[in-house]
Amino acid sequence: MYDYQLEDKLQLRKRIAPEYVHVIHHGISFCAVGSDGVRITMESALTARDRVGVQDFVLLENFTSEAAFIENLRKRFKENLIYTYIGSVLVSVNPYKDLEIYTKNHMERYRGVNFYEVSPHIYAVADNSYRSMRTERRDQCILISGESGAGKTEASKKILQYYAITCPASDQVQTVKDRLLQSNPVLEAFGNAKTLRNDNSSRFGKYMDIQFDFKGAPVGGHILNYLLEKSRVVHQNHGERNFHIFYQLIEGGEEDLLRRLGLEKNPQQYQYLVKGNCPKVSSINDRSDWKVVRKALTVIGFNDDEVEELLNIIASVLHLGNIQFGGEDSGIAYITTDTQIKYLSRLISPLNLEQAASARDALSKAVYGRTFTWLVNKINDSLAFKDESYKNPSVIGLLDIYGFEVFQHNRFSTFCTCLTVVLSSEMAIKDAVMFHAVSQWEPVQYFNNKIICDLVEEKFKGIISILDEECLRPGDASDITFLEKLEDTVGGHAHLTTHKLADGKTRKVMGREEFRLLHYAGEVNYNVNGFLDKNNDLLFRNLKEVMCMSENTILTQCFDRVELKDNKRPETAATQFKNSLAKLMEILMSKEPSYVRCIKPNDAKQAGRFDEVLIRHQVKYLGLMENLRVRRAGFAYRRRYEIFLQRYKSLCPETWPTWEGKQVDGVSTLVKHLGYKPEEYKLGRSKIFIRFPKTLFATEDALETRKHSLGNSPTLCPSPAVMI
Ligand code: AD9
Ligand code: MG
Repeated sequence: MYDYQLEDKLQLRKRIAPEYVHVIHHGISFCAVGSDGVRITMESALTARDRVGVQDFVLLENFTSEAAFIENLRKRFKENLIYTYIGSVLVSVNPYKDLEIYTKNHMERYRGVNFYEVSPHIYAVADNSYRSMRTERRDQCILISGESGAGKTEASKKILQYYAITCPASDQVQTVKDRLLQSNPVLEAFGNAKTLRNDNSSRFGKYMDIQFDFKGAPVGGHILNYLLEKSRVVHQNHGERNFHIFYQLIEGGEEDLLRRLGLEKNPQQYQYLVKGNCPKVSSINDRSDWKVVRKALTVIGFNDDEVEELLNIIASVLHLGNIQFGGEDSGIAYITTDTQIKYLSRLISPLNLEQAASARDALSKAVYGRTFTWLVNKINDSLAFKDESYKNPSVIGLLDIYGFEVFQHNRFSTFCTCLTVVLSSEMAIKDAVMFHAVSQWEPVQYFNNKIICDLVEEKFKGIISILDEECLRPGDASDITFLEKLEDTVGGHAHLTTHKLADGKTRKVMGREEFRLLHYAGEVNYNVNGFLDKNNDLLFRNLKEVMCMSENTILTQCFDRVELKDNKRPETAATQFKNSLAKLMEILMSKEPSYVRCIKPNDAKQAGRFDEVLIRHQVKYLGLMENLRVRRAGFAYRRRYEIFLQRYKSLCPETWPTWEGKQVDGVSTLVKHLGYKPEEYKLGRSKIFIRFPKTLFATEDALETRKHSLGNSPTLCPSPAVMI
């Protein structure tokens, strides 16, 4: 009595939530079965749908309504369904609690299965990229974005775990898998910190390539790191901490070790650890984390001596931070701390109090920053793909970019973070534009990011150029003269405002030292204080010389004498960063992208709280409504000709069992036979683009019915892995 024919199955597919209702074969018809295995009626299937929302926003009846979009997110979040698709873009809402959805069983469920047959999941994205890489021989990348605390790093770890567990392995591959997994706790210890937004906030950008051999086994990896927030080493805002490693070492380090490093077991003793007044965090166990990190270092291939040298550097940064200065009457600073260095310092050129403290801090930042880069290189050595005979492994890249963090007063580091967002959304927009190239239906309005990209990066008159120019100009150059130059050069720009240029309405909220950029995400005010210093990022030459003389082998690799001989001015921080991002964009553009958009449900890091205002803001700046409109308007589903033909050729007598002519002609014959209407599809250069999901669903169903009647297993054909 609950059996449905093909027509009904299509209806069901479109309208129900597969988390609760499965559609299964029953003779030549179908029936709906609840998650408990019991058959249910169409009515109860629809009731379930009403409760848990739709699994793909493309299926929303009122898809232009932001309210309907958020309501769907809310329904699902309430049912612990944190994942929803927009086509094949995965939207993920941070649950702030452990859900039982990352087990081995779950991984198995997603292996080699079509996107729309199982509920949305990060594993589906991982599996889809993997299969596309294998079947199409095309490198992939997965771009994860969202604000600080939204779940980007967790998502990238889940993807890595999925590959580590599900991909084929030999002994040698197992070592690579272990190292890939263990690189995370090490990098997080040295590059993550507790902030107000996230107890485990990544303070560096990370792009990781995972390399696979022809059998699909992970055989190597490579990490690129971006712009570590070095200023955190010497200063933390209230309620925030320094990088985890400092606390882990102090809390977890064995007594012997601490004695050798001259450290006390109390973080309060160290100036660099007390600024945020937050040594302990309830969600963090520094002692057990220390054990994990220590073990991970060994797995990656550090021997005991190397670990000790590394920790020596960490300890020396803390000691350096405790060096205090007093001002002599002459205005020259001297060291007041009772250490040997007090006497040594008399030999060093005189500095005033402020200069001395800032030289000390510059040294600490340089030492920590360079050690971090050294660490990444060391991990890369350990992950390097070593099989000389096999030259071109396939690659899946994972981009875990900085979370967007906007404060009331933003400094240089936020400016750089925003730069990342500006450039990476440029990539997403390009993708969207590509859709327009094949879609002549509804034009979709989107924010033109190029205007802001140019404003920031254009040669000679972009903000970075102006900043660099001020950094190079001898004489009276200061943060304020930089601001004045901005006003003179780009003052008329529609996306830039300063105090002087602001109209009466906005002037009230603009400080005299600020400029405001109109980003995609909204207006952001930047305080220019410290821009020149941070951009210059200079270290006294004699301090560099001292570092070059160090006997610590890590430091000798970090501070090379060649640098001392080179009189060329080093590139400024912003320019270096801009160039490395441009390279990253090049890498990403050469790969097939998939997107994961992470959303943070509330600012309190609490489970079960859905703060609508906060979420609406993220839906806006992640461009999710535009995304949805593009998918609906354009050809949401695309497939390479050979893959499409291979999968569906049995549905047409002319293409079955083989098609001898050109692939495009085969596809054309096939879809005509299937009754596709001209407005439902387009034939591109190498791919067919299908406009509506229902067309693809119908074709899939026809295939299933045919296989069923032939008694064939559906897994014999390569899956169509819905891609957008
Ligand atoms: V930041 O830009 O690096 O500051 P992320 O990386 O976006 O940020 P992260 O992945 O670190 O955020 O997630 C923050 C916290 O949310 C984690 O430490 C977890 O406690 C929590 N979280 C995130 N995703 C999940 C999840 N899928 N399941 C359970 C999660 N908890
Ligand atoms: Mg992170």
